[in-house]
Amino acid sequence: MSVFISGEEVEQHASRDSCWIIVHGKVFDVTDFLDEHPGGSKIILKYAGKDATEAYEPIHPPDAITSNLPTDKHLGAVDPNTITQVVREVTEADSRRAALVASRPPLDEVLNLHDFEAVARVVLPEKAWAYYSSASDDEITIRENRLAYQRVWFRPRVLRNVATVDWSTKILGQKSSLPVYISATALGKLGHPDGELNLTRAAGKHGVIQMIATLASCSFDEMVDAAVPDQQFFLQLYVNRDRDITKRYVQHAEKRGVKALFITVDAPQLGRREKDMRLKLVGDEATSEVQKGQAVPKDQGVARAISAFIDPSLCWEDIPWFQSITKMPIILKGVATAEDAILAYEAGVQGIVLSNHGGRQLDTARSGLEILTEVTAALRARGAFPSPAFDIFVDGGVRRASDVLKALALGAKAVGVGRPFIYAFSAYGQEGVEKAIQIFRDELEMNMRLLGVRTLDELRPEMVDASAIRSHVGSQPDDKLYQNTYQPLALAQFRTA
Ligand code: 173
Repeated sequence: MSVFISGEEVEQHASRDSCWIIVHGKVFDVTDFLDEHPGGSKIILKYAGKDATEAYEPIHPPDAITSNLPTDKHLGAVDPNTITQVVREVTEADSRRAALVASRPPLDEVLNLHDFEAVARVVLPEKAWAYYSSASDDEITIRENRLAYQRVWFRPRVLRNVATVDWSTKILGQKSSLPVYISATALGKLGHPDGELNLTRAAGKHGVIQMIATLASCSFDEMVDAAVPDQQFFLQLYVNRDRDITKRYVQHAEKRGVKALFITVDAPQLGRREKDMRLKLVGDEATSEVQKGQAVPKDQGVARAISAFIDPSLCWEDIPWFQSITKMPIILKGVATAEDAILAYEAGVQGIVLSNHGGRQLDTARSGLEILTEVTAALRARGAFPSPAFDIFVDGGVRRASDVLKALALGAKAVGVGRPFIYAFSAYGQEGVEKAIQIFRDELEMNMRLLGVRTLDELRPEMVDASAIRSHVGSQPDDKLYQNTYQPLALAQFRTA
């Protein structure tokens, strides 16, 4: 048997009846897998007979194909001398983007987290920007996430000797240099070839905790392997319909030293993110011969296509099972009411994240910050707040240290930040993430001094006026930087002749 398969031979298998693809230099026969592919057969057929690595990489962990396909479908290595015929050509858009990347502002001109977003919007491939930036329906909630912070005003204290300020903390028993953790976000390789490893490396260097996403582009082990000594991780979990898979995943994470399990509870179905969906449709016009005439669902964005494994039957009755398979603290991510906060407390989990999933799930759901005021009041009435055994986290819309301090003053233990870190690495790689962390430090130092607190323990609810938090009408100061990077939804386009 020949060791190498030639590129020409692979090209012969470019149909639904015999479909070979190349991933990472290896040839796979995916004919029988076409209809099982969670993202549908269509996307595979687009690469039938070709090198699919570039399309495969951002969406799948490296071992997805080898572990899902039976070994007799692993046909062998492609002959590298013939691969030139199947590698993707550099398009005009690629060259344009390379020029934009080369001329992006130097990192020392990036002053705040909004700047990363502005640069990322320009340098990211259109589809990556659409996936990262999109939110559900009319994108009301994603904007409310910012506005809510602006409805809370500080009541700073003076003359408190703030010569030394310290913003380090412990999150679920783990040391953290910031009251901020890197929240889970999917598909990091859409933004940068190293994907989430940019987060891992920067987090390790600066003592920040990363929440590893179930749907990261990098594999779980790649990230944990890249850790420095004493670097800590949390794990975000999408619960699989096949609970054995979930059990193995959770127990593997625990064995590898992950310190907490964040179960996502606000995504039994993915929200409709129209920016993502609309671009998918545009891209699909350029499909290959083999798909002509096939009835394929045309309304899926990237995220929806890969989320079919998520179990919509997940419910409160499942919590004891999670408690039986792991000793890690369990945190429910995506709680949105006092009622559910109380159920979580009574279920004996160790905490909740008040979140609307970055505005990507139920549109016109309230902001985490607003929910926080309702949840702390309800838990306090039950003697369950403050409690060393039950922590409250908030995410969504955090762009400034002042946002962090508001959430902490109102009772959050720490806040999660997602998109800004992806934008930081999409624009500047690992250095961008490090700079984002530095910006949080600089802003925390200044804001803590101006607020009159030396340590995070000194934050008090009286240091903020949140009396307007529930008022969703009325004049708002403009969030100019945010409004400049916020991209409006687009209406249906007429086709040009
Ligand atoms: O918000 C998301 O995009 C998300 O959580 C997700 C879920 C499934 C697949 C990819 C991303």
